Amino acid sequence: MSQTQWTVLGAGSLGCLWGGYLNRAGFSVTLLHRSGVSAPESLYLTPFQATEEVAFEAKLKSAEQCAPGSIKQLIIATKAQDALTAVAGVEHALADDAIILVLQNGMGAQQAVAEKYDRYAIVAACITDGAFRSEPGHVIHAGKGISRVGALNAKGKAVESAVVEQLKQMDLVIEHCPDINQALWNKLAINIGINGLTALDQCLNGELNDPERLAHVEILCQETEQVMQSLKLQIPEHGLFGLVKDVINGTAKNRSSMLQDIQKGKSTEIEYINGYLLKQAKALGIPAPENQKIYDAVLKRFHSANAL
Ligand code: NAD
Ligand code: KPL
Repeated sequence: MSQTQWTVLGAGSLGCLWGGYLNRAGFSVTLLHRSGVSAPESLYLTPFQATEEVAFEAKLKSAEQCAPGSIKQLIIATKAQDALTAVAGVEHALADDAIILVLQNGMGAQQAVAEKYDRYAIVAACITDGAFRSEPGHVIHAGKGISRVGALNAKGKAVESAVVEQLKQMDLVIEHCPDINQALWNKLAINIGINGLTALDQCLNGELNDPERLAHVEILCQETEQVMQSLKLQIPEHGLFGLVKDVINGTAKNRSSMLQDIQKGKSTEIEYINGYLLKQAKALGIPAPENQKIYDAVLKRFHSANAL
C-alpha cells in the first residue's frame, strides 16, 4: 500500500468523495474539518451505482492541529468563496515544495489561490462528477463524470503529470488536461447557462427546456461566447448554446448546485460564475446585461448585503 499522503481541506461532499476514493486507492488521507465544528463520527463512501456504502479511513484534524511543514499534497475542497481563507488557515503547515490542488466550480477562486500562493505548485481539477452527503462523513457518488487536471502555474506544470498519475489510481475518471484554462471556461459557460436560472426559478435542470427559459439560456450563452472569443478561447463546434443544451438534457433530473445551496440556506457561488463573466466582460468592454440581471437577482434574493 502506498503511503503517499494527501491532505484534503474541507470535509464536505467533494472532500469526502476524493478523500474516500484516495484512501480506497491506498493513499494515506488526512481530512481537515472546520475548526469549531465537530469532526464526522464515521467516514463512508457509496461508490457510483453501488448498493452499499464502504468505510474509508482518514485522520481527522482541524487546520490548527497540523504541524509546520507537514502538508505536502493539499486538496482545497471548499466552496469557491471559502478557498482563499481556507488556504490561509493551513499556510503554516505547508511544506516548502507543497502541491496545492484546487477543485472549485466557476472561476476566480482557483486563480486567486494561484496568484497568492505562486511559490507553491498549483494544479486545478475541473470536475463533472456529482456527489452529496447523506450525513456528515457519508458521501454518495451520484453522477459519474470526468475530472480534468492541469497546472495553473509554472511550478504546477513541473508536477502535473506526477499528480495525474497518482490521481488515476482512484476509481474515478481522471484526464490530464494540458489547457486547464479552456476546460474551466467550458465548465464555467455551462454553469453560467444553468445555475442562476435554476436557482431563481427553483427548477430542475431539465425544466430549462421550457421555451421562455431556454431563450434566457441562449442569451447567457451568446454573452459568454463573445467574452470567450475576445479572449481567443475555443468555442465548442456546435456553439455554447448547443453545449449547454446537451448538459441540460444529460442532467435533466438534477438540481443544480446553486439550487441546492439556496435550498439549504447556504451562500451561492454566483460571484465565481456569472460574477466572474461580468468582471471579464467589463475589462473587455463587452456588454453582458443578461448575466448582470441573473447576478443581481441571485444576490438580491439569496444573499444578505455583506454575504459575499
Ligand atoms: P460542501 O459545502 O459540501 O463542502 C465544502 C466543505 O468545506 C464544507 O464542509 C465546509 O464546512 C468546508 N470548509 C469551508 N471552509 C473551510 C475551512 N476554512 N476549513 C475547513 N473546512 C472548510 O461543497 P462541495 O459540494 O463539496 O463543493 C466543493 C467545491 O466543489 C465547490 O466549488 C463545488 O462547486 C465543487 N463541485 C462540487 C461537486 C459536487 O457534486 N458536490 C461537483 C463538482 C464540483
Ligand atoms: O455543474 C453543475 C452544477 O450544478 O453546478 C451542472 C453541470 C449544472 C449539473 O447540475
